[in-house]
Amino acid sequence: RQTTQARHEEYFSFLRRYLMLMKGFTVVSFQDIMNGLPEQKLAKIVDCLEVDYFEKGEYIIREGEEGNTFFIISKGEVIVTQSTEASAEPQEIKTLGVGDYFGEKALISEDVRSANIICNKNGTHCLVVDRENFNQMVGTYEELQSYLKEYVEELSRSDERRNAL
Ligand code: WNU
Repeated sequence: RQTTQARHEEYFSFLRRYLMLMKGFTVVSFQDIMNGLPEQKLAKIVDCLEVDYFEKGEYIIREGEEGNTFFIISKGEVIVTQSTEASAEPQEIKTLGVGDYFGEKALISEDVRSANIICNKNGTHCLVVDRENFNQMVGTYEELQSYLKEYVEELSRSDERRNAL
């Protein structure tokens, strides 16, 4: 059986790796990454992390609902679906796996959830970050913040293209 300490360390290193990956999307030098990782902030985030477990078919997020959490997949897979004008059934948009994240749009654009997130594998684990810690995490990296803002605007445009409701 895993101790709390071991679990803490596991998520700590997962998050560190993860933040470095996210920074990889943006224009940040490797030097910046090595010099700039704020261990204390990271430790604080890990302390406040919740882990949630889901089974295949479970809704993690429902479109139209209010949302105050950000998710990072640490195990398993989810699918993203969305209601469109074209059909009665929500349409599948994409699949997300380990290291992918979701739920940032409602937090960044101060809006309701804009798509469904449905668990696609039994025993899926998500790290759950609340709004306060999300702001801490994203606020730490200006490049990450502007990257996410741009990405969220891009999501809105693709929503329009598929005539999302
Ligand atoms: C999409 N349209 C919309 C995804 C995850 C992270 C990034 C894409 Cl940076 P929310 C529902 C969530 C939403 C997004 C996620 O679903 N999502 C999309 C789309 O085409 N949402 N509207 N693709 S996967 C994804 C980019 O995270 O955040 O809080 O809840 O609205």
